[in-house]
Amino acid sequence: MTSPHQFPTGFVWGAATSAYQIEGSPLADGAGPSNWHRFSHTPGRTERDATGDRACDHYRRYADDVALLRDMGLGAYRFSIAWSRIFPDGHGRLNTKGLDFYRRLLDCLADAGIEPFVTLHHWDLPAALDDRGGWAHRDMAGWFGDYAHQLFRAFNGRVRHWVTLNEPWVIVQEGYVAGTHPPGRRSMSLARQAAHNLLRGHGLAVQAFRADGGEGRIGLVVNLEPKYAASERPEDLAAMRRLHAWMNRLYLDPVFLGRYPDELGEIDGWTGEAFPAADFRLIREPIDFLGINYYSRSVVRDAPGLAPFGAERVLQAQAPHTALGWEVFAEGLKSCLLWVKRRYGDLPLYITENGAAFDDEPPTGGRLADPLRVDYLRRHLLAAHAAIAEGVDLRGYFAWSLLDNFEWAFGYDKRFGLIHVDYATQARTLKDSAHFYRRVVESHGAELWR
Ligand code: IFM
Repeated sequence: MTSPHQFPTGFVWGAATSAYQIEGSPLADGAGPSNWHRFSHTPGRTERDATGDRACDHYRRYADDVALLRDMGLGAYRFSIAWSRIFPDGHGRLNTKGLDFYRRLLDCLADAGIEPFVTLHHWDLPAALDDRGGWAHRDMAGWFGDYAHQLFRAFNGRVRHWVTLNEPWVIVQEGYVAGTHPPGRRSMSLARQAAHNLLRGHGLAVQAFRADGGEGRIGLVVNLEPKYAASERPEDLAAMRRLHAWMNRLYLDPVFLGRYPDELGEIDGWTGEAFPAADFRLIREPIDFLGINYYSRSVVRDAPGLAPFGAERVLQAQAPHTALGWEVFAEGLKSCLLWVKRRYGDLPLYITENGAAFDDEPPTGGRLADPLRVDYLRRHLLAAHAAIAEGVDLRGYFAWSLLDNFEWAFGYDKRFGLIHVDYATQARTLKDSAHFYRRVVESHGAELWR
């Protein structure tokens, strides 16, 4: 039960990161290059040509970072595994030194009493697989299943919460539609194949987990963004439904309902042979929980001729926005959670990412005031609590991110961390938001109403 001013007993409080964004040392101890290593080393692909070569140097400082998690009183840590550390060529040859790094990290977390939530694939793919077409290649699903199986065997019993994929929508949208992430393609027909193979890979990983007798639970993480129509015009409503299908239903409908949304047929280029029925049986393999990453909403209108979606975003100029231009809209978090419950049923949910980039001033005298981030967190945590009060089975919340880090094509200027990282010295400073979050966690939420 949730009390009016606290979260339910057992609610998990955590923070999240991902491998390429924080680890650095991308080629250490026999790791192969990843697609992101190669992409960020291609001039012009990231802001100021930033790479993940050093990032937060977490590969070497992981013990200090775990100590920070412990000092913040967090019960859980969500991180991802770099596939190219485990299989430098994507599949085949196993690099045990890669496994050793994550074993050390898991040991450290266990000593600190922090529960790991481990993501198998958070966008960094072995470059060797990228060379073969990445997720657009049908065999990717099997290679992912093999990689997953290896990790389940290595860490069975030590990891009780596994996530197959993080935000497949971004992998496809940015990698195969917008071309701003690797492999930098712009083809809706490749996008369709990639989306489908990601889903098949997810299904194979879930099957491998069950077949391996995996202890614990396995789920999927999607990013959801509620869509609002700019007006009641039928054309704007149709544009809203199209984008809602593309962003919010593209992965969840197949996983929970065994089919793609009909509205995808209205998108330019979303055509091709029907996929075999057996694929959908695989994709529909039951999962134990769903992770939702929530940042913002979008208001959209019809834009005929604007390929491939025939829709565009309408800026809400009067509303607060983050440094990435994302509208701060906490009500959207509650509406997403309620929508998932209504459409897909009552399964355990986690907010696996939520947070904001703001233009923080550097710390002075060991302090960094980030009132906008504190306000953002407060509003979203209150929205999460409101969803629980309306019956959503929300089990936990992970702030994005533990540390300032490599924000993909945006490089290092966009800072999402609760903890500031001075990239020149690697000094960590807890921002006011980290202290605020610690009080929230300590008080089991009561701090939000103080
Ligand atoms: O930094 C990313 C993360 O890797 C995935 N979800 C969104 C975050 C902020 O853009």
